[in-house]
Amino acid sequence: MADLAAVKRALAAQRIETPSWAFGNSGTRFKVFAQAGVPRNPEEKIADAAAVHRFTGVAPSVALHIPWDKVDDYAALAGYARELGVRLGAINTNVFQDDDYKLGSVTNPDPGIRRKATDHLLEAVDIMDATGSRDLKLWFSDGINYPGQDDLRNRQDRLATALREAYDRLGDDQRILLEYKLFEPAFYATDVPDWGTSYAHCVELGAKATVCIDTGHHAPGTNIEFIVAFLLRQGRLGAFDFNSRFYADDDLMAGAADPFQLFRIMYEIVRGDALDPAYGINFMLDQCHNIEAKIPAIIRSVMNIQEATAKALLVDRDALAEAQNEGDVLAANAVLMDAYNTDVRPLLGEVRADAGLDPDPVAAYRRSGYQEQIVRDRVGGEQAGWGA
Ligand code: PSV
Ligand code: MN
Ligand code: MN
Repeated sequence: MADLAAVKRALAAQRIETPSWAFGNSGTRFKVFAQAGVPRNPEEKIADAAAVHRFTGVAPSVALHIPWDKVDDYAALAGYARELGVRLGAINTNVFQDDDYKLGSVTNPDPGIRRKATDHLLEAVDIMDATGSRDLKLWFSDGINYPGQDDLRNRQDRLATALREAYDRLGDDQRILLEYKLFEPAFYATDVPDWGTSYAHCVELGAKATVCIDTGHHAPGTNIEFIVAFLLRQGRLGAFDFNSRFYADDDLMAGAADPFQLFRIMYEIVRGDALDPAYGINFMLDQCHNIEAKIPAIIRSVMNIQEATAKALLVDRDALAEAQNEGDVLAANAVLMDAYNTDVRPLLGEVRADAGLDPDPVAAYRRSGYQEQIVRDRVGGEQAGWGA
């Protein structure tokens, strides 16, 4: 049996980072649906992130995306976040929304464009110095649409050169999180398509480079928990971008379409003793809320991750090991399923109550009047970067 007091302690200590862009208007290629009360600037996105933290108690940091969250004074922005009870987290770079990047950013055949893209990565580290952020999060849309369009191997060399420059610019306590994505916007070959490519570049770079797993970036049927187990064993799992996918890079609420997958991922995290913030994994969300209210959707996503984590913590690991060692296939599977099928909502309600929070964060948010207030106060809300 899992030790309930230890489970509650682990849940109380868990941390989940929210993305600034999830609070803004977003949509698909087809339509951006504007919502009333959405933030008009980075400060208001941070205020919404602080609201999520007030109701969940486990989301004390917010990731920025540059230039979507461009301001003149990043140290002042960090101070503003602190006043609201949160801090600025990962700095996400954006080398994908500029005409120059049509044929790639850091892998572009044009050295001038590669210079511009690499300079943006270096600028992001300057911002990290000002905000006190630890993580430089890199995702490259780079790739090609047609066989023969560019040289696959040269592009890897160009990527390695840019990564090296960014890596060498990092301070002692800063690190690179290298995200991968199988396809889109490139459709024939992507330059960082999978965890293996990201991992190999990270190993080449050094200990301050680790892989970011975005749960929406794999081929259907990919066993993501295997990737988690493998990278943890190598000490190279740095972060998650959690979201839910069913068909492509859907960016919906984490744990929505496949809560069982989220449980399996969190089980490997627990198995690898990597849940504690001190281990260093940045458990981020990377989502867009196109048709649903944004703040309660983010609160719900945080809760979904908490529920998957609680179930993972409840796995009877002694019984599991015994069944595995005896080769008892059915018993081993049953141990996992018993934990997964446990209703952990009362347990999480207790954890929240112990922390002085409402056991039902979504209901508490709805009652709080915050939504009505932002609808009143904010007119002409900003579009998030997507669909811009
Ligand atoms: C790319 O699809 C991605 O997952 C990267 O993390 C981007 O920075 C992010 O989406 C923005 O939502
Ligand atoms: Mn992502
Ligand atoms: Mn994505």
